[in-house]
Amino acid sequence: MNKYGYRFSFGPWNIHEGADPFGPPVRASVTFEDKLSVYRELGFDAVQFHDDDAVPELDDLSPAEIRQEARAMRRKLEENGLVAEFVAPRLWEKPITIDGGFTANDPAVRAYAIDRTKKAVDIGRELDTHLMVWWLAREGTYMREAKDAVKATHHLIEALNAVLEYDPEVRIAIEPKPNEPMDLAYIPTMGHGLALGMQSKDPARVGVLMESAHAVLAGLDPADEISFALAFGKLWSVHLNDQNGLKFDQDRSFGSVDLRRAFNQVRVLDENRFWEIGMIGLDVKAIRTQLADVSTKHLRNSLDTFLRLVEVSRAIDRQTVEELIAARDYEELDWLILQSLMGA
Ligand code: XUL
Ligand code: MN
Repeated sequence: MNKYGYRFSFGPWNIHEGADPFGPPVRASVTFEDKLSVYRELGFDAVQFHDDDAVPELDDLSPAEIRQEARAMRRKLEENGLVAEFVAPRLWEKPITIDGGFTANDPAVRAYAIDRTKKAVDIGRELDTHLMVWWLAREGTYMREAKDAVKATHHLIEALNAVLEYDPEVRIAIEPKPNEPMDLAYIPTMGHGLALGMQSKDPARVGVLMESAHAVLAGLDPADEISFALAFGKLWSVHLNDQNGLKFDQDRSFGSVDLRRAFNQVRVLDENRFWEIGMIGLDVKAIRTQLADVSTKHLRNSLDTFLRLVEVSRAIDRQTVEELIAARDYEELDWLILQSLMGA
């Protein structure tokens, strides 16, 4: 933990081999153990897990075997002074979920998705976290006519209810994203995630995770998406990163594309004491050209940028800001912020 009380996390997928849809891996795989030492070296506190990051091949294991492997993972975390932030069911890789999990047209696939998610809940229990993240990767369509969007929405609520009922302590944070891998995703924004949670049988246990790149892909401002969720006490985690316009999901280092956009995310998190609410997750990826031995700098850069922006935000004189707002002199306010960002 740092002097501001923020805790930082990332997932094992954030140290990766650099493969993209047009080319193979360009860096050797890093073992999970080696990744754990990177967490410590760079000042991170927690690991974000997909269910199979914690327990590989869990579909082939019995519930008792799953619990046993999850306990072994927890010991590994403890040995490294780390904790688990959340577990996320990975529902997008198996061939049977090619057309979605919770919203698949085939009832057997929907049942598989709920069953797999319950296994992820079991893993979370063993890893001592009740927070679960749902990135609804394939819950949408490539072809609008291929699914009934009204029914699909009800299927999502049924899935939420089944999992909330399965474990009275689990809390589900929905991570909205408007597209990729699907063309049209059903839960594209914070508003959609929050509305869905409100329709569940226990709205108090459904919140959201805001990812900066996803908000930008939806044409929205990440700081306002954060604020909207914070206003309802529903922002339970973040995936801060950056995104250069409406392209593929880039997961660029936080602040590396638009520093002012990053500043505003930090400002609103800090003004709302987010360090008391959740962790700062950094869902960032090294660009493909980065050599293997220097391929964790995106994590260092993102964490340091966050902390530097906390300093910038706190150093801005509140009184001056209030006077400028009262005078409606927003051009001078603009200049104050730009000067602060330029280190003036
Ligand atoms: C996908 C994405 C995922 C989730 C974790 O775009 O952001 O990494 O954050 O499942
Ligand atoms: Mn993410």
